[in-house]
Amino acid sequence: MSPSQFSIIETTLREGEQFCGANFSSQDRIEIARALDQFGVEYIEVTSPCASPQSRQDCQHLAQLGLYTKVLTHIRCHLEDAKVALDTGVHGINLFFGTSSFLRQFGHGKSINQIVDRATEVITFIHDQSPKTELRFSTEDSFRSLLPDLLQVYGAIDKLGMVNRFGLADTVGVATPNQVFNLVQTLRQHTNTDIEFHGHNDTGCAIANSYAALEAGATHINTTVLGIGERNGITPLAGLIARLYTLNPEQLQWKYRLPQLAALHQLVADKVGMAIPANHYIIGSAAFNHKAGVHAKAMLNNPQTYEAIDPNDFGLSRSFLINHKLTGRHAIANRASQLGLDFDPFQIQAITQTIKALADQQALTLETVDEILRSTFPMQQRQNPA
Ligand code: HCA
Ligand code: CU
Repeated sequence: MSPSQFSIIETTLREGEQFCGANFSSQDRIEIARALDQFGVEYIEVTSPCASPQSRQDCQHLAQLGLYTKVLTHIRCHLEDAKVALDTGVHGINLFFGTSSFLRQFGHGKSINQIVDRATEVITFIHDQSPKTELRFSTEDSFRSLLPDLLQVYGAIDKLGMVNRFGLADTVGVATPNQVFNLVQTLRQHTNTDIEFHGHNDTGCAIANSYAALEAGATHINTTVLGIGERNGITPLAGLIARLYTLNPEQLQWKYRLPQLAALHQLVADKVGMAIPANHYIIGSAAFNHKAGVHAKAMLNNPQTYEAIDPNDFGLSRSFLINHKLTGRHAIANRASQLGLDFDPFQIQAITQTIKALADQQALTLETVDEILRSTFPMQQRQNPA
C-alpha cells in the first residue's frame, strides 16, 4: 500500500545546520527558506531561537517572510525556551526529550516520570499562551528507548489533547525498516496523534526507514537537502522524493515543483561548500547517465527500460556515455547521427571496434570519439561514393 497523505518537514535550516560544513548567514537562511518554499515543502524547521542572538533574529524573520510553507522551530523541552520560541511568531514548535537510557543517564539525567511532568508543563504552557501554535513532541533516541517508557510518555501527552504530532527519532541511525514499521504501527494503535519520523543515516537506512514509517501510518517525514545533518546526516530530500516518485509520480508532481529540485540542491551545496555527489538521487550528475552498450541500445528504443525515474519531470536530461570500452554500436550510431554523419552498419561496427580497442589503451574523451567519427567519415565517403 502506498501512503497517500504525507508532509515533508524540511530541516536543512535546523538539522542541516548541525552538519560540519554548514554555517549559514542570515542571507543564506533566507535564500534557502525561499528555495524550499518554491519547491513546495509543507514545513521548514529552523534552528532554536535560543541557540544564539542571530538565530533568534533569523527565526523571527523567517517566520514573518510570508512563505507558503509553515515555519517551525525546534527547542528543548524547557519553559524558558518555549517563551522565546513563542515570541518569534513561528507557526509551530517542535519539542524533544531524550528517553533512552543513554540520554537519561548521560544527557539530561531525568526519569521517565520527570520527563512526563516537564513535557506536560511545557506543552500546557505553550497551548495556553497560543492554542493555534502547532505542537510536536518527540522522544529523542526513540529506537534505543524501552517501549513501555515510550508508551507511558506518549500516552500521558496524548491525553492532554494539545499536541498535533508525535515524533519518533532514530537519533543514532540504528533502526531497521522493520523496527520503524513496528514502532510507528504500535504508536498508531495506542494514540490518536499524527506521527513524524526523523531518521539518521549512519547505517544507510534513512530513506528505507522513512518509507517504512509512511507505510505504517506516519504522516510527516524529516529531510534535509543532500541529507546533511549531525554526523553523516538524515534522510536526503532527493532520496525521499525518488523513493516516492516511482510509486506515484502524479502525486509528487502535484505536491512539489520537481523541476526546482536541482537548483535547490546547488544552492545548498554552494552554501555548505560541498560538491553534489555525482551519484546523489535524481540531481547527481550521473543519475541519468547510461554507459554500457547493452543499456544504451535498449534505452534508445525505450528510455523506461533502464530508468524508473523520468529526468524530464525534474527538468533534467539523460546522457549516453560512449567514450569507453563498454560502448556499443547503437550508442556510437546515435552519436554519429547527432553529428550529422551517416554511416552504414558495417562502418559503425568497424568504428565501434576501433574505439573499444583504443579505450583499452588510454582514457578517451568524447572529443576523441567525435574526432574518430569525423575523420573516418570522409574516408568512408571516398570508399563508397553515394
Ligand atoms: C539531536 C536531536 C534530533 C531531534 C529529532 C527530533 C535527533 O540529536 O540533535 O526532534 O525529532 O536526531 O534526535 O535531531
Ligand atoms: Cu537529528
